[in-house]
Amino acid sequence: MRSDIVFEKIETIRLTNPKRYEALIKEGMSYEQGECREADKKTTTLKSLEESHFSKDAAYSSISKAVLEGRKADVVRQTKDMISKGKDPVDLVSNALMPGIQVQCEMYDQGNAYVPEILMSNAAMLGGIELCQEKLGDIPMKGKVISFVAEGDLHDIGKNIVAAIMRANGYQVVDMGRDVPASKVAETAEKEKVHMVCGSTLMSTTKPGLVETAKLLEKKLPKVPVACGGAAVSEHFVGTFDNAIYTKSPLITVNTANEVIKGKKWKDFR
Ligand code: B12
Repeated sequence: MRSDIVFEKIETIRLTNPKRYEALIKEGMSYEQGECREADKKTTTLKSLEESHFSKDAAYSSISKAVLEGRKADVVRQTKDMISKGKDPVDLVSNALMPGIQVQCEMYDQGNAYVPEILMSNAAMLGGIELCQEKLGDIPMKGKVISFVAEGDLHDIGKNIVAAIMRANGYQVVDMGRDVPASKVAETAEKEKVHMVCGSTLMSTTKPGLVETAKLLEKKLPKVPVACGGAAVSEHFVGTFDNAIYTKSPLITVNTANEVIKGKKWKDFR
């Protein structure tokens, strides 16, 4: 877009919607101050990453290590064993399965792991998550949500974790996958009669997909807000548009859904 057109648009926002203008400026400032930058990240060794992410419990860290090394059969065997010993499936997802993929992603980010390794770790983690979900199968349902990744974005590891934790907490999750256009989300939300939509994105370029989804839903289903998360999403960004709630982590999303079901509106979270 030509810069004079951009400035004209910004000026229109300043005059017609000062609150949105202020939120946009704040988001820009936080970016400038480095809040959203990856560049400052220190290079960390595998050993120190494992130390900071893995549980002190040897059985849990052994599952994390198997996820990290993409050993799906070992993940499945060890997760089954933990479940049969009565371990809480939600605890297993958060503290045994998730740390493995987190370390792998940090390694990839530093250039010390490659795409196939990420995909193998993801498959191994999903093997464990599936077992945890089976175990939780008979929880009474509290509500229904959609989970999706914004159009153009293929990053779905975080979205899968969020979906698993939502299910573990009594939500039926209609998982629409990744690279999903706003119109499809709105269509499905209407058809499935959901209480809330959980949208994520990890890239700056695909953030507009969340804005569009929130806007479309506001027109079609005004009671259904979009809980927005994922590494590219900040509270400042979510503050720049309506019908959306910033939910930083999977557990915050669960608590937010609990409140939405009780009747809280997106404005009550701002
Ligand atoms: C893994 C990864 C990939 C994998 C994705 C595999 C997959 N199936 O997801 C692959 C290798 C395919 C990939 C591809 C690309 N990637 Co990539 N990728 C990453 C990486 C290393 C990790 C992301 C991840 O999964 N983290 C682990 C999960 C668990 O964390 P998470 O997603 O943040 O989720 C947590 C929270 O955010 C939250 N959350 C997540 N989703 C949601 C949803 C809701 C509703 C809520 C409430 C919470 C929530 O809960 C989760 C658990 O705590 C990041 C760098 C990084 N460290 O973040 C880059 C990164 C996201 N990738 C990036 C880029 C640029 C790309 C490519 C364009 C690279 C390229 N040149 O080809 C392509 C994009 C293709 C596309 N169209 O999408 C950039 C994005 C930059 C930006 N800000 O725009 C990053 C930040 C790397 C970087 N430093 O530049 N990538």
